[in-house]
Amino acid sequence: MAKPVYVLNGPNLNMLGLREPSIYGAETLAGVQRRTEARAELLGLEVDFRQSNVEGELVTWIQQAREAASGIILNAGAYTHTSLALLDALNAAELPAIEVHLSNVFRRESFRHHSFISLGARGVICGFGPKVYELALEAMAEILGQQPATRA
Ligand code: DHK
Repeated sequence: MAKPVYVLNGPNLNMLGLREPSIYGAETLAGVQRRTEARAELLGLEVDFRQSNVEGELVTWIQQAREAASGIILNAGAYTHTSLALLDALNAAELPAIEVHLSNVFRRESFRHHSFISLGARGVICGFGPKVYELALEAMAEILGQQPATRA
């Protein structure tokens, strides 16, 4: 049985729908999870979708991914801009990783322009709201060499 793609979400993403909707939109994290799982099914991928506000928990999940997952899609929230520990974990996982952000971080404060995560990621998708998770899955399916079960 194929290993799932881990879709990991960092701090404050549990607040989606309530949190600064003009920046992050109205969709809740549960809604993002539903659309991610629906897209994964079309692509013939399994996903394991998780969120934590705790940096160390995200590190532990990325460590687990090395054995348990086929790839990692990561929205590290604000840890994107601060966490060497997450970068080290990604590099140690030796899996394809894709960094996502709901907002266009390059149109925002300059402290959001730098990402530690990017050094460990195949690519970055940002600025398209919840669609970034679907776009990342499309890219991951191609990286993993899987054909879509049906065309969306
Ligand atoms: C989410 C956050 O929580 C911010 O700290 C990042 C990212 C951007 C997002 O757009 O998904 O700077």
